[in-house]
Amino acid sequence: MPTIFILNGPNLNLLGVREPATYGYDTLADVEQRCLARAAALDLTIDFRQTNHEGQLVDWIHEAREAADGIILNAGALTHTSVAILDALNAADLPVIEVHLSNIFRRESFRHVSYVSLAARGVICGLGPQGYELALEALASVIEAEPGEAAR
Ligand code: CA2
Repeated sequence: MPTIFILNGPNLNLLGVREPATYGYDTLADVEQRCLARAAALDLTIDFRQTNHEGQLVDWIHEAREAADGIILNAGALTHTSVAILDALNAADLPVIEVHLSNIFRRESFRHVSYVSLAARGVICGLGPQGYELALEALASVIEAEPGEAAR
C-alpha cells in the first residue's frame, strides 16, 4: 500500500486545547483518527507526526523521499517563513498537498504568503480537519494516475 507522511508543524499540538474559534475543538489526535479511517478506505498507509522544530520537519521530509509516496503538510507558521522547508520539499520530489485548518486568506496579510505552496500540487485551507481527509483523497488520485515509481 502507498504510504503518506502527514506532517504537522509548530503549535499544532495545541489543537482543541486553545483558540477553538479559529481552529475548532478537535485535537490533533482526533485529526489523526479521521485520517486513519479515511486512509484505510482509500488503501493508503499513513504516518502522522507533529513537531515544533523546523529542522525536524526538514529531516522528516528527507525521510519521506525514501519512505513515502506523498506528503500532506501543515507546516503551521513555518509555512510563511521557511525556505528550508521549501528546499526540502523540492528535493523530496514527491506529490505534496498543503493543508491549513483555517482560511489563511481571511487572516493577517503575512499568512497570505506560503513558501510551501511553491512545492505543492494543491492547497486546501479553511475546511478544518476535513481538509486532511480531502488531501488524502487527492493524493490517492495522484498516485493512481501516476503509477510507476510511486507517483514520483
Ligand atoms: O490554519 C492552519 O492550519 C495554520 O497552519 C495554523 C498555524 C498558523 O500559523 C498558520 O498561519 C495557519 C498555527 C498553528 C497553531 O495552532 C494552534 C492551535 C490551537 C491553539 C493555538 C495554536
